[in-house]
Amino acid sequence: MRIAVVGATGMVGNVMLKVLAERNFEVTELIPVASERSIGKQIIFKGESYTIVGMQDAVNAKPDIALFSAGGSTSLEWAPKFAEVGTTVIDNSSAWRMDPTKKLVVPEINGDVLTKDDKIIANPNCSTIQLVMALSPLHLKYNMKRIVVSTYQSVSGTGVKAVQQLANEEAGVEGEMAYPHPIGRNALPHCDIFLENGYTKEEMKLVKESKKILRDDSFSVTATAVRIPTAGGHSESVNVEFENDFTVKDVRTLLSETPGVVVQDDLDNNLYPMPVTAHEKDEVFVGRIRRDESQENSLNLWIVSDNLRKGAATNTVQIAEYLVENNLVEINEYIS
Ligand code: A2P
Ligand code: 11C
Repeated sequence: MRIAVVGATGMVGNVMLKVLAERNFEVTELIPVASERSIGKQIIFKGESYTIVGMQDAVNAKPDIALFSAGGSTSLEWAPKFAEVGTTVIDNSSAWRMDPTKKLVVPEINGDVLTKDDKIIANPNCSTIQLVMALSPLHLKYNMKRIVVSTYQSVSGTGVKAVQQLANEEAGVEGEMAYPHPIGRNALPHCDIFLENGYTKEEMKLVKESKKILRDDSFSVTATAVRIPTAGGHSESVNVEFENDFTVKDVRTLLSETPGVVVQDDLDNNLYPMPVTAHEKDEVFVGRIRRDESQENSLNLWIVSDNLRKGAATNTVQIAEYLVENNLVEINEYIS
């Protein structure tokens, strides 16, 4: 496969390169792409040096697959241009996720929606991916009625500027602010922009994307998204009410048998998921599994995952793997 990584110098793009190498994804040619200011710079992939190119050169090269993580507006403008030359785009931005003509995919859950005609495929938001990874098997067995989710999201979800703000605050130096308030020793109930309904865009992503991925509108979701001063890894406190009753033992068994999900739930040994232990892992970790004693058929969970991995780069690469394994990528003819 001839692969373009669009946004190769960015936080997610960097992890995409790492994940492609780690998983030994078949890359016959790598085309790293970034903004004008990075053209000509070198990046290293599998020990070799590659020169960053601009968008138009990358389109002209007609890659088979383009993994995008360069922001929504870049994606809106350029993904169709890649698609037009036959490239399959897998986009990590929010640009195409709720477009009814585009697939929103977590391969373990709904990879089967993909066809050879899908030229722009959307990667869900990080906090949605870890939520549906844990809830999908439970929904299939017990039928969810309502989800109440509160997130504890790391600064890496915002980007380099926010990581730098936290580092500056910890070092006690002045610097540019990514947030309207200090983030160190703080918690901001504010991820992404505020919308007219009083919720943030991040909260509404949890509501809308989870229904699209699970292909079900019948359950309701309400969310509060909070930014906390962790460097990497998003956490979620989740309360879910089911139509059918369950036993906690069965829930634990079901989750521990779910590919991509790891149960960490041993109270005697203080074992539960945490951002520091999920760091640089590809799985979604679930713990504090317990019955909600305040109402019928209800469960409480704590879900943690590395937002740059399963929440972004890993899921994007897994979509590419799914396409290749199922022969769903058009191989472009290219004469260099
Ligand atoms: P650059 O490093 O040249 O600015 P992050 O999400 O970490 O901020 O990274 C965003 C990524 O998207 C970077 O690789 C950045 O490149 C790239 N990018 C931003 N705007 C554009 C654009 N208009 N065209 C191509 N790449 C872009
Ligand atoms: C955050 N979830 O942690 C965001 C980052 O819609 O792809 C990714 C934003 C997106 O703030």
